Order: sequence, then C-alpha cells, then structure tokens
Amino acid sequence: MSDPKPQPHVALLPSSGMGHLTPFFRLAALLTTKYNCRVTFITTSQTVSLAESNSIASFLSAFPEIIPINFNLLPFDSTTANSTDPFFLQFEAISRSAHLIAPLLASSSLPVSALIIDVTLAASFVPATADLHLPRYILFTSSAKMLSLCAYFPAAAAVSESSEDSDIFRDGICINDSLVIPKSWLPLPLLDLTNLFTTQFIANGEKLLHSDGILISTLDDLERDTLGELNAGKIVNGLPPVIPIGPLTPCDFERGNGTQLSWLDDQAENSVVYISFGSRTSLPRNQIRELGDGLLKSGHKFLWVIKDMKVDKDDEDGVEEIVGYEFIEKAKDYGLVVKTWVDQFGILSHPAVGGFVTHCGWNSVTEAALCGVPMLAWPQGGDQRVNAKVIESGGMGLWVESWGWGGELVKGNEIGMKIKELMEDEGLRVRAAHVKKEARKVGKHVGGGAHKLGFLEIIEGWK
Ligand code: UDP
Ligand code: G50
Repeated sequence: MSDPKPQPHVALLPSSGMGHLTPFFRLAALLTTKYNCRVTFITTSQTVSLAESNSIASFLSAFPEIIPINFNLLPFDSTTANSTDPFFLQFEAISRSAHLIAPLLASSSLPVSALIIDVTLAASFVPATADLHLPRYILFTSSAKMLSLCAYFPAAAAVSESSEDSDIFRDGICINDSLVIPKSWLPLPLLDLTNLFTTQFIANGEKLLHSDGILISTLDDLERDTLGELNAGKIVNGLPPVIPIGPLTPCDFERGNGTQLSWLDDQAENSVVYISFGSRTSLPRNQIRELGDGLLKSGHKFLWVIKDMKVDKDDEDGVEEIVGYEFIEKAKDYGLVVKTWVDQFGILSHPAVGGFVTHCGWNSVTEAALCGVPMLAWPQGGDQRVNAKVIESGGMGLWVESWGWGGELVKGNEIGMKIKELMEDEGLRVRAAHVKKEARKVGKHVGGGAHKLGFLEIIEGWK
C-alpha cells in the first residue's frame, strides 16, 4: 500500500457575530469531512452574544476531531474607539491582539499549513502572520458585489480625502462602467471616514491584496458576472484569485430543537411567509407593530421571529409586550410569533414556506437560495442593500428601494401588499427553484464541478 497522503492542517480565524462565525463553522466542517484536512479553530476568550458562545460549544462537540485554540485577548478600552457597535468594537479588540497569534500558531504541536482569516480581521492578521510563511486566505463573508465595494473603497476614500467637495459620494461610487454603487446603498458608517467601521473597512480592503486568495460563499447563478469582473482585474488591479467555495451548506449541529417545524407540518405547501432579520438586527417597536399589521393584512400565514435588542443578552421583554396583546389575539389563527433562536435552515427547507422577508444578511440570502425560497428584501443596514440588489437582479425576490433605513416608518398597508405580491408571484417561484437546483449542484461539487479550478487545487497545494 502507498503511504496515505499528507493531511493539510488548516487554522481558521473567525470574527465576531453569527454572520461571521457561521460560515467558518460550515467551512471547517467541509474541510474536515470532505477534504481530509485537520482543522484548528481559533476562538476568542469572550464573545458578544450568547448565540455565539452557545453555537461554538455545539460546534466543538459535534466535531471532536477539530482542534480548538483559545485566543486570549488583551484588555481593550472601547471608549477610545469611534463606534458604539459592540460587534465592530469586538473586531477591533481582536485586531489589537493580532501580534499574539504568531507565537500561538507556531506552538501548535501539528505544524499549520494554511491560515484562513475573516475579512474583518485581514488588516491586522495578514501582516501579523507574514513571518510564519504560510499561505493566508481571506474568507469574505458577504456577496461578491460587496467584495467589489470592499476592494475598491480604499481608492474611493483616498480621492475623497484629498477633495474639497464635502459630499464626494454624492453620485455613488463608480467602480467601473458596469458597476456603480449608489450613495444610498453604502453601509451608513462609510459616509464618515473617521468612523471605526470605515477605518477598518479601508484597511481590510487594502490588505486583501496582500493575501494569497479570497474565498467566498456565493452562487454562480446570482453573481457570475461579478466574480468574472473581480478575477479579470476589472474591479481593482492586483487582487489575488477570488475563489467561490459555496454556497456553504448548514451543518446538522446548527439545527437545534426546531419546535416551529411541527407547526409548519400542519400548513399547506408554499402558504407561509417566514420573517426574520437575522441575529443582530432589531426593528424599532413602532416598525414591529406596523409589520404585524402588514402580516395580518397580507392574508397569508406567517412564522415571525422577533428581535427586540441588537445583542441577545439584553433581550428581556416577552413577545406579547413587544407586538401587543391585541395582535397576539388576532394572529392566533394565522401565524406563529417567536422570540427565540430558530432552526432557520429547517424552516426555509420546509415545503410550507413560500416566501421570506429578510434583512439580506448574506448567510440568510444563501440559505434561501439553497432552499429555493423567494425573498422580500428589506435591508436594515451594513452590506444589506448591496445584497438586496443581488437578490433583485438575480430574479430571486422583490426589493422596495424606497423603504429606507434612516428610521422612516413603513406602514402596514404597504408591507401587507408587498408580502401578498411576494407570495403570489409565480415567476419568482420558478426562478427561485432554478437557483436552488443550480446551487445544490455546485454545493455537491464544491471544489469540483463549476469551481474545479478553485478550492480543491488550492487545498492540494497545502499538502
Ligand atoms: N439564524 C438562525 N436562527 C435565528 C437567527 C439566525 O439560524 O433565529 C442564522 C441564520 O440562518 C444565518 C445566521 O444566523 O445563518 C445569520 O446570518 P446573516 O448573515 O443572515 O445575518 P446577521 O445575523 O449576520 O445579520
Ligand atoms: C457588517 C456591516 C457592514 C458590512 C458587513 C458586515 C460585511 C461586509 C464585509 O458584516 O460583512 C466587511 C465587513 C467589515 C470589514 C470589511 C468587510 O471591515 O455592518 O458591510
């Protein structure tokens, strides 16, 4: 018998927030179960949310072969940073301990053959690991369209800084002839070049160029052109290869108890609209009430996940207090309203679910695409408007661009009409079913099939 092939040992460095942790869990599972890699998973001593610490514990117990490393962060005085967002502050806290990573990795009893770093940590960890002489890849946790903005933004910001014009982004950011990002789609913090998120975004965008490659969990069917442009040097010159590795599929351990699924079992096919704004977006109370009104007016059944606070640890009030007792009474025969962590992929996979009102977090978008569920895009901040455009132009959903994110109230009537339109649009359903079919093909052959050139070859190179 020939010697077994050497096993690459990949260290993964995720960042803060479920939207950043989740793709790392899925990537770790893929590397371990499909690509015969040893995986070291680096976790920080503190997390912002309970959802993060709970899911890390479940992940590690589901994959005992994965080696956890605890990265002890230095104390960080958040009052010195220009942001109040707990997740952005945590990106910063991790970044400021970056110099401690090289000795930690060097001390691993099994030599590390490659490192995969979350994009929000690129600026600090790409330089901090240069002396290890390892291949270093960035995992970009949003859409390829958003990656285009991230890669191009440092140049746009440099022009802005040297300009007399106080509103340099007025006409949007013109990346090339076919890609202009309107000012209204920019994550709001980017309008202030001194904001912590902005300084990080610029520095991370610059450091993409110093990595060996950028991994991205997207769908060829939705972003083929953008991926082509990124790799043809039409976004920025000198970008390393952008390697589609997805859509990454959820792992079994993420599923939880799924009590909502038995309620769905009693509902007709495609009859229920699912509403969720992800793990870190809460709507103001008056908007929650209008959404409730809209759901009742839509005439469709619904499964609604409510979030009242950005960070789950602060979430104390009961569902009734948030949506109102009157609503609960009226909704009894139409829907289920919950305020817990749900098995989102189980819900989206359920045949009763025929539409998804989403904030357009990239994980949610890829999960809905994998399940063939049409979306009503209702972006609330960050990268979500750019992602909403990907949904809309890919024919996977509707987006009312005028629904702002500056706090203007969207009334129940309008919400109800749009949900009705979503649930009754046959064209969207057919297109979503096609995207699902294609996505699952790629998912099955990730690293092979359409993406043959990409991931598998790279992993071979790590051996
Ligand atoms: N999620 C879930 N149950 C919940 C809330 C969120 O499983 O109750 C998962 C969801 O399926 C997705 C992730 O958490 O995988 C949220 O990531 P996304 O990028 O959609 O949004 P973010 O939370 O980062 O804004
Ligand atoms: C959160 C957010 C805005 C935003 C993203 C968020 C992205 C885009 C990728 O997660 O995921 C990205 C984020 C930060 C960074 C570099 C790249 O420094 O509110 O765009």
